[in-house]
Amino acid sequence: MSAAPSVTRGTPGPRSNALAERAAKVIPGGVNSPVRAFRSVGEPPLFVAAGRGAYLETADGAEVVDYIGSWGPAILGHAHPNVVDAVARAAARGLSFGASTAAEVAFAERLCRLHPALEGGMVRLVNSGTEATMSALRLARGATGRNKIVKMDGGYHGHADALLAAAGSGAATLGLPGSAGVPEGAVADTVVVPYNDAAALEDVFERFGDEIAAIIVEPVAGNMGCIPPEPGYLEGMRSLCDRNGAVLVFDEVMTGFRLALGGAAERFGVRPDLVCLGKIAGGGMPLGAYGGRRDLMAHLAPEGPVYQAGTLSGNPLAVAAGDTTLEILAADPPYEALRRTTERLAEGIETAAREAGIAVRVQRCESMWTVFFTDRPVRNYADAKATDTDAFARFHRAMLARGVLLPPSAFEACFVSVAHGDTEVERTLEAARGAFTEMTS
Ligand code: HOZ
Repeated sequence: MSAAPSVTRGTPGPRSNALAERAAKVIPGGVNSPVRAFRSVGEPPLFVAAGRGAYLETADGAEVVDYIGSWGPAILGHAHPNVVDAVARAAARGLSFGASTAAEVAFAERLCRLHPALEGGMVRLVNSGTEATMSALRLARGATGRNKIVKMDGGYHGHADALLAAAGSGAATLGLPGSAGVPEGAVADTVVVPYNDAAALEDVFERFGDEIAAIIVEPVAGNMGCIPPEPGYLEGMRSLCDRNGAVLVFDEVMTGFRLALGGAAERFGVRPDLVCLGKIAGGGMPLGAYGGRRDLMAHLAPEGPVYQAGTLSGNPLAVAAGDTTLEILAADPPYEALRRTTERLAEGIETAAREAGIAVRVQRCESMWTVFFTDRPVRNYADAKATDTDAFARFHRAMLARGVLLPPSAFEACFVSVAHGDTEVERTLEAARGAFTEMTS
């Protein structure tokens, strides 16, 4: 794929639409994950043929600048040659053994070196972020002997039953407050509080302090759009957990190795008891991980009574992709450059919106960002829901028509990769100027 694409109109065309028609007959909603249906932006789903660097090639042959980045993993850009090569070499040695390998030990050691929550602790590999959060909470409950968990309104931690209460991401996109099929009992011990509301957390601990096993939080919310924590918020959470004997779980599936090598824990200087990882940790392959304090992790079977298992856990291909990705990131950390690129995008988009007379706030943290159509700060899910999501949908369509792919929901984050350079920034800002002009005409 060239750096200067020839066909840029990314709007799904005849080939994508034909695939969507076939898919709808055999896959519910035509997609394997709801947000991919593009429903909230009023487009048919986009089918991808390939990805390289900052670009995706669509089924219709357009090359679009991609800010979905596989929903976060593609920090090195798509199909980084070293990562692809590592996966190919691992594949040649066998796809899956259901037994331990040297590579997974080295990978676990690397994770423990890089993430502050794992320093001196332990980590367990699983297959997805959903598995990581679900297992971390089982562990927190098993270790404390308590049942209640506290999550944030609009926080999304995958699709385990107990966490599908007031969830963000696809549930927010489709306006689903919970999910059918989740028994009341499964969420009876899930307490939901607004994000960035320290008083609400204090209140919950006042009422249920000795029943609360854990707080689970995306330290930078990324599934209600990008909403950074207010100063002192994460620190307050840390001290509430300490005072009440609850386990602090950072869901760093999105932020791990994205905000910094040590994720949000490093970026904000707050160390959780347990951390959940995925996305970048798997280098684009299906991999999750959870870990942290050694005394907590010792409760896991076969050492202890908390059970969790998986045939594909520590899969050699996923480990190869994750380990190579982290090796590249650690050798030459790109975080300063990613921040600068994101800053240029955010400021450029805000300027373009202002010039068009459209109220927009681009909220960001390092290389995560979201365009909110509002003139007010967005601090939590209620604020995010109050933004103009119809305007977002129009903007999304106009950007895609100009060759820039944003996540197809007002409640998701965009991701910048090291492959997004000047050309891609310029192209994105030019598209934004065109899109805002179209929206006002
Ligand atoms: N839940 C993901 C976004 N936060 C979407 C996953 C996907 O559709 O691939």
